[in-house]
Amino acid sequence: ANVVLSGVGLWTPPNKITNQELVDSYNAWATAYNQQHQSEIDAGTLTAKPFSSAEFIEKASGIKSRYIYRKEGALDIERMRPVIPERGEEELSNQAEIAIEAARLAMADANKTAADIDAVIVSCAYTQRSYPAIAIEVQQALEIEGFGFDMLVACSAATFGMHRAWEMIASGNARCVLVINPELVSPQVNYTDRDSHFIFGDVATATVLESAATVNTDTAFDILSTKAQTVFSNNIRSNFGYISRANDTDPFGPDKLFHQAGRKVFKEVCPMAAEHITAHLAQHDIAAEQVSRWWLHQANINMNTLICKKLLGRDANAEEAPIVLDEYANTASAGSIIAFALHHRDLASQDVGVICSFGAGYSIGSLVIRKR
Ligand code: CO8
Repeated sequence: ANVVLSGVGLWTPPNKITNQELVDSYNAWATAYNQQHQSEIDAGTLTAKPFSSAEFIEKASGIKSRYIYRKEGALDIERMRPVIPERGEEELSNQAEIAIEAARLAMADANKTAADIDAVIVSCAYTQRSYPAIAIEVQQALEIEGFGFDMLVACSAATFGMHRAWEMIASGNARCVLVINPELVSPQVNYTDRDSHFIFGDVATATVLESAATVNTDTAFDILSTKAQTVFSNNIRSNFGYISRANDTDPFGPDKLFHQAGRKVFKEVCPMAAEHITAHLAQHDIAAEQVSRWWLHQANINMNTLICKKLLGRDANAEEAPIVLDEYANTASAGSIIAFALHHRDLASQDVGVICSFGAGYSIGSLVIRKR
């Protein structure tokens, strides 16, 4: 269909939280909680909060550190959530701000100006408001004509957004589409939950997709095809939503934040992702051994190791299947795009690669691409 991935942008927040900093904060919070509730814990009516450990986190997930948009407040045991003051309606929203950073980098990478772009898709795990769309705010700030819209597909928001861009270009309805993933997820992290406090980091990524007829960079990739799959699961869930106000429940309760049954997710998603990728490659008669690079979703290093083993029948090396989790942690839908952004420049013409996301929904999204 002659649709090309011609640019990528990665914006990394300026603040970092190491595992040790995170664990020190959580453990201090847990100690204070347990002291405060000592009598109920002794009476057996309340369970004491268990302690977290930096060694566990690195071993179980591969995560060593994560970036955060605003660090203030997140590690304060009196608060355990970042401080992000509300902005006025005339000011740029937080998500538009980081989306624009990534978008500018992707446009420069693809050698495109605002006049070249026909549509803006903001696709991520959460948007900070329902309307007007963040994408339209970004469109205005970048002085892009045409149209923009937001879409949410949790872990697969970036790949599914690129799929929509692919269709718009393949159908001839757009020449060039900007897809942006402002994953500002830290406000949805429960920093008082030992099982999940370490998982997520903030980031923004963006990609430029365009018709082969307009490409003017020599670092572009042909998109051979896209493939998507969803299967409903409650194993990764956030109940935060606009109806909370009418539910008369705590709008900030733990079920309104990210929560998961991590073991089940691991067991169910790994085989699904491997089968999905195998089927996608088979559409092009490409064997897994012929793939030069795997830009996989970054949720857990053991997941990626297992999926590669299922695909290749052996371990993939770090060059074939790059990991960015150690530095970035899980960044919702942006993980595979960060891996692509940091690890594609060395590929040669005709080298094939796979971008694939997998996670909440469940949702799996892939693109088979080939260096031009
Ligand atoms: N420190 C010390 N011990 C711990 C900790 C901790 N922090 N956490 C758990 N433990 C304990 C457990 O309590 C358990 O103890 P016991 O055996 O006594 O019960 C033991 O360690 C082992 O726990 P688990 O079995 O849970 O450990 P695992 O080895 O399975 O690792 C993982 C847990 C890392 C969560 C792992 O199961 C995993 O990664 N699973 C896949 C998760 C996944 O892919 N999730 C998708 C995430 S969703 C997404 O990508 C985007 C969603 C939208 C964005 C949301 C943004 C906020």
